[in-house]
Amino acid sequence: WLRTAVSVDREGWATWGFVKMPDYLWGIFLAEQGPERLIGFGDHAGSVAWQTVPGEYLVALLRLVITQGDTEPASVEQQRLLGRTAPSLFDLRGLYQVNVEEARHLWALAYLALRYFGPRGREEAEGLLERRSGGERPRILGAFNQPINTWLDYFMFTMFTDRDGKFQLDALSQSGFDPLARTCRFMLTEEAHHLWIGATGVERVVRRSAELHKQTDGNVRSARGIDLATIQKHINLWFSLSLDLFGGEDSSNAAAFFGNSLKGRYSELKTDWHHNDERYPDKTVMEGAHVIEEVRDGRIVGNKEVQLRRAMNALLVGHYRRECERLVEQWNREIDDVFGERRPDLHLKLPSDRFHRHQGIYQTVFADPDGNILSREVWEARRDEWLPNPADEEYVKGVEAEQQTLESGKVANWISPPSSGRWKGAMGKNPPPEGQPYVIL
Ligand code: BYC
Ligand code: FE
Ligand code: FE
Repeated sequence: WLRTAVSVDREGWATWGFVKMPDYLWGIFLAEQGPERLIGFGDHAGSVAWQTVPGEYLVALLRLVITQGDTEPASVEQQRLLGRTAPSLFDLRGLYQVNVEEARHLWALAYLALRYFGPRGREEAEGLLERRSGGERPRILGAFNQPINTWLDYFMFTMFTDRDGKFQLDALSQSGFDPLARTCRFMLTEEAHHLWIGATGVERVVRRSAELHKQTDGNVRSARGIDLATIQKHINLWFSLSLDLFGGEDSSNAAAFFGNSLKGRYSELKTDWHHNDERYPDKTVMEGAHVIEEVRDGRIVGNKEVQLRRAMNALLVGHYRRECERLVEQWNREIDDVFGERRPDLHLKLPSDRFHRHQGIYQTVFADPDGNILSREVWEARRDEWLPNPADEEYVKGVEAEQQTLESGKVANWISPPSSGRWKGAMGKNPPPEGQPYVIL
């Protein structure tokens, strides 16, 4: 069974039904159109949201639509071989659910390009079909060309990279271009499930790792489990790759997207998305500055102020880091729970913003995960301590392959079963809840 939306109300809440896999159809869902939404930010704040694309913003808006659209099929391409090594039927089912929804997101964005952007939109939509993750014509954004070889990568990806999606979609769901706003608002309802898979997936690996650590006196690999050090390396990799997705901290593109009312700020209209939010009295953000570090020749030489409009990517990434931090703390509580005492020596953490960056102010910097600046030589010599190396990759791949199972009620040894209610319900035997509509859209 796959979950599919059967209706959406004006606040963007979806009602879900279930269909058998061959009957799943890619619908084009938009949150319901409000009576008259007013744009909440930028130079057009207070004007009525646009139902068509203003000519002067066609290029910029199409670029946002295509960049967003390009990530969706990329993630399916990255994840396409994982079915062979699934740790349980429950997890395989989750993978299919994520993949059909990411493919639907491509469909939804391609629809906008074709319906609203004329011949140029058609041309750009064609490009979505021509690019391939990691291929000769790669996907647009860095993280979407990174291989996802293991389920550990996949859980990290749905935790950290899908979460970039949440923040980007939130910012786009306030766009002055109403069809884009409504499309993204609806996608967020599906995204919540992907994020849940990621956060609880990593949590289950962490919990099992802690249990095996306890049983084996720290020699987790002797029990063919995934040790906490390897998990930390994967956090370092996927968090840093995902930070790159936010673009530069000081960005003229971001200033133009915001100024032209194309892409807003996180949670700007959360309280009531038809009206402007009192929390943001200055909707145009002409005043104000944001402080970032100043980097020269690979060194941090102090701080500098960036005009607020130019710092929109940095503001968004700040929200993102805080949310990730809260979830990592939750994983650490699982570790403490297994040992029955606080074990800060085993705790996981997010790397510094300076670590392993390829976009923005830190791209010329060589820093360790704590943010200490190193020379390129030292960094390269120590890289394998901080990021998964080929031997780690081979190990994790091997463990996942040898413990793969789709037998009902079983789960691989390297990951904990999901909490009991969901475990029972998701083993593929349960029909959808009684009385749920079965609807072909
Ligand atoms: N890789 O001014 P800058 C999701 C380019 S995830 C390669 O610093 P800007 C999902 C940039 O294009 C959410 N190139 O940044 C998750 C620019 O090029 P030009 C996806 C990059 O433009 C899991 C130059 O560098 N949605 O939905 O403000 C599964 C300087 O850029 C990268 C969106 O991203 C990179 N990482 O911001 C499935 C929303 N970063 O102008 C799905 C739409 C930057 O020199 N996109 N560049 O040619 C945007 O809002 C913006 O384009 C970005 C970049 C946030 C990506
Ligand atoms: Fe998506
Ligand atoms: Fe997603």
